[in-house]
Amino acid sequence: MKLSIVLSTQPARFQAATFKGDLETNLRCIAALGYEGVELAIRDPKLVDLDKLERLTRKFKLSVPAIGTGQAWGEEGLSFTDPDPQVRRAAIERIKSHIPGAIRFGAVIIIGLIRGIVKTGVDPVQGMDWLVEALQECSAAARPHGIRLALEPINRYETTLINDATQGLELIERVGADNFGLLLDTFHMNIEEADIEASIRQSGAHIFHFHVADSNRWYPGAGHLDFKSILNVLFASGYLGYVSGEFLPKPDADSSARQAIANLRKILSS
Ligand code: LER
Ligand code: MN
Repeated sequence: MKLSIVLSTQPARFQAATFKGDLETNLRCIAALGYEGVELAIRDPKLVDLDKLERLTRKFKLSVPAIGTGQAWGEEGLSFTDPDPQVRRAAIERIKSHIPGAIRFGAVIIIGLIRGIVKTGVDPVQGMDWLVEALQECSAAARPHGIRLALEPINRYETTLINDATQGLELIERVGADNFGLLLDTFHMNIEEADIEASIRQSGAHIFHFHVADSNRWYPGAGHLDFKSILNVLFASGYLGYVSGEFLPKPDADSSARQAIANLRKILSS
């Protein structure tokens, strides 16, 4: 199992980015804890020095399996499904602007909340059409570079669009691009899926990235999810990517990251 953990490159309101703050200090800590990768949450690639990021991740021998993009929604309101065409265009261009960073690190680009929420007054069918068109454009721009996009089903309390794996698989059919797949997150799955293991089996080769948090969004082992069963099914489905920790920094970032890695390694070796 290859483990990574989410680190935000900018200050952000999103609480489950486990590490925030000084980049070098955090990367040193993540590597020292035994993680092999770091998932970078980047609001806008223009705000980060990719050369510096690459230098530091190399220094600490950390891979970057995925780039999170949701802060463009959380901090700026960019969305694929906003009624304002300028906002939708800005969201599409923002996702395309992650492609050079994704090439540099060999990372998957995550489509989380930048898909938006269908606002009151917007026809849900229209919202879904905007989403499909945006994803087709972004997937087509990424494909020649060998870059993949992973849409994350997110629970109903955060978005109206694509809450579970079945809806995600239907969306994959509509988008029709082989570099477009899913990011499954155990926190959201615990809320939305009837059977977490069955949904992982059903998603199979379409799983491009995987987030772990326990039922309470604390580190794995702090709630009541059965990670031994979940991860065994994930690996049996052929998944070879990173298992990425995205949980609340409770009681603090270091302790939660330390507990996560210890618990997951113990669970899988027992
Ligand atoms: C992001 O990966 C996520 O899981 C969402 O809850 C963001 O709000
Ligand atoms: Mn997630």
